[in-house]
Amino acid sequence: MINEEILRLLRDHSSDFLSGEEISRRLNVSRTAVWKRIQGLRTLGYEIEASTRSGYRLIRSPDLLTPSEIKPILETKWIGSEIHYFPTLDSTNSKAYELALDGAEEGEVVIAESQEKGKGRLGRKWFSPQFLNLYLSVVLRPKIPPHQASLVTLMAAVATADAIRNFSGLVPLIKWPNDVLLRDRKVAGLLNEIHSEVDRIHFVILGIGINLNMDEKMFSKEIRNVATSLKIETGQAVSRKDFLQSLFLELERWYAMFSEEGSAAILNAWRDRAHIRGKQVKVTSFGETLVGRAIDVDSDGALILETKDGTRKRVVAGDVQYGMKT
Ligand code: BT5
Repeated sequence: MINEEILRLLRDHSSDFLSGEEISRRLNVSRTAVWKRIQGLRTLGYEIEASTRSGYRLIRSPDLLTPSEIKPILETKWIGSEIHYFPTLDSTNSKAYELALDGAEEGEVVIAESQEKGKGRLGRKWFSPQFLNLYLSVVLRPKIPPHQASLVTLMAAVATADAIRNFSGLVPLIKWPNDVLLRDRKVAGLLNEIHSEVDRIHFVILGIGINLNMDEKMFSKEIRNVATSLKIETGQAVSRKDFLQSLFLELERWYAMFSEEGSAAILNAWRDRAHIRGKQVKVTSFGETLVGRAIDVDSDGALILETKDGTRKRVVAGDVQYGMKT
């Protein structure tokens, strides 16, 4: 907390030095404590000029995702109303789930600089090295029946794709149900976890992982050929804070669209960004493999496909590969 308060004071006086005495008086801590905190901030990457006569002055902040870095630049009304920041976590989704069980409100966000057990779908892992990318989870409390929960995933995929497009000018492709691809490689993944009764959702934890500043050699061999980052695609490092600002705005916009206009608006936007109709696909779902032509997504987000013998099937969860021969 004291770090955050010192930063706030330094930011408020960024054009000028602020004396150690003044800081210690305002925060009611000793000057030695102030000095220790300043040292601590420097090890986090804050560039702070110190002068024995004049005090301290903030020169530059690192691209950290702490509330004090993020809050001042957010332009959203409710997403990020509260930010729970952690240098590292097992999984932001697990933490957000706990907080939601304890009553966290819609819009509260958990962010981590790295994850030790970042979760993918179906027990898979999400590679989450520190300081390079975004790993976050948003608590949502939509007033929808549980069978519509998949639409929240589609909504989030649309918002993520739009944030990437606005930010980089590149046009991502959404792959059913939750992958966001650039050049056929995965740049972002979404994991939604719900807590519900038979006819009512208590909350949805919307988990988003986006590769922003990873270089190719940083990916493990297994995923190097199927994963990418915005930096790899654009050749430029990305400010995570700026990206986050844009992502939260898109999420808020599309969530409002979902709440006000219903599923059709989301499904149409998703179709426009997924181009799945007519594609030959192989779908693996609960150990079963289906090959066929993708017809559409259903009103609840399920994938409808037509197999060679003309039978139509609905797939509610699974993995898709494109370009398969029937
Ligand atoms: C996903 O699963 O795509 C969902 C990923 C969600 C991650 C976020 S991070 C914040 C929040 N907290 C969490 O704990 N999770 C969420 P799935 O479709 O199952 O894809 C997982 C597969 O993608 C893995 O088996 C790898 O093949 C590949 N993969 C793993 N890490 C990756 C990465 N960083 N970039 C691209 N591909 C990756």
